[in-house]
Amino acid sequence: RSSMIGMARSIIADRLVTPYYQPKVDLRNGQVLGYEALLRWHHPRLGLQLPGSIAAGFEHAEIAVALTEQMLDNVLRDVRGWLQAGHDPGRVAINASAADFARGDFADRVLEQLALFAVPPEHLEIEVTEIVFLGRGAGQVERALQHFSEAGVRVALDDFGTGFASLSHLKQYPVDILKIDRSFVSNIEEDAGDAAIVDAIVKLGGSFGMDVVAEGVESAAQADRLLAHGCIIGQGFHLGRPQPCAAITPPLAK
Ligand code: G
Ligand code: G
Ligand code: MN
Ligand code: NA
Repeated sequence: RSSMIGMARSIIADRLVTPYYQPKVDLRNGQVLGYEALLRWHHPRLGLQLPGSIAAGFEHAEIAVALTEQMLDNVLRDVRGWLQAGHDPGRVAINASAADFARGDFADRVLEQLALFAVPPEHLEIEVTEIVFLGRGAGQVERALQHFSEAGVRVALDDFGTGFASLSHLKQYPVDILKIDRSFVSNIEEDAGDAAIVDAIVKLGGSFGMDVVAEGVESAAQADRLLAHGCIIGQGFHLGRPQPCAAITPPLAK
């Protein structure tokens, strides 16, 4: 644990954090609508590492905040590059944690960085899990999400359906997107209960005017089944693996 935290500190100091981009796709026509930026880092000897390798670091507020900052800077630099090259990456999402909101000035910081990199706010999305709505910081989270919303940065609720979300959160917080947890997608063909949950989330999102994105789409059959349930946006290995910036070519700007 403590060695993991030490490792996380040196990853931050050496700026080894790098985003991998996984496409979010319109299941009707394959069009890329945006990407989720997923944290990776380069171990000098072992090569590419996943977030689990520094899981304990994410529980440390100071480290979690620094990781988000490095991800944000890298993502905005990449988005700027794509825009300058005439490509339209759509909406690119970063993952934020409760620690990011606890600092109080998270939304201000993000909006400052957008301006610094000259990236229109419409190109950024913030993914949160239900955990940020719980506990003492909830008022602060609500203000930050409101701030994002007013500025044009969209907010996605990640892993929806698995956590502690109360439906009243959907009413209280300005959430624009529901991401259906991949546990419901993986058995959608054989498990009637999971199919019913997908169906319910699609209808719920629709009645709140939210987009609904299915995570963990691993086969064409799952994509077809999702479409049959009215879910038109997907993300998963079948649609595209997370890849580094250099391997990604977003659609040409119109
Ligand atoms: O990319 P991978 O499947 O290994 O991600 C594992 C977990 O790490 C996922 O739950 C994902 O949400 C989380 N994660 C990935 N990138 C980030 C990040 O930049 N910040 C935070 N807080 N979590 C991330
Ligand atoms: O918690 P979050 O949704 O941010 O995490 C996304 C994680 O899911 C990443 O670690 C990513 O590598 C992983 N992932 C992306 N697509 C798939 C998929 O099709 N199947 C599985 N099992 N994992 C996926
Ligand atoms: Mn996510
Ligand atoms: Na998720």
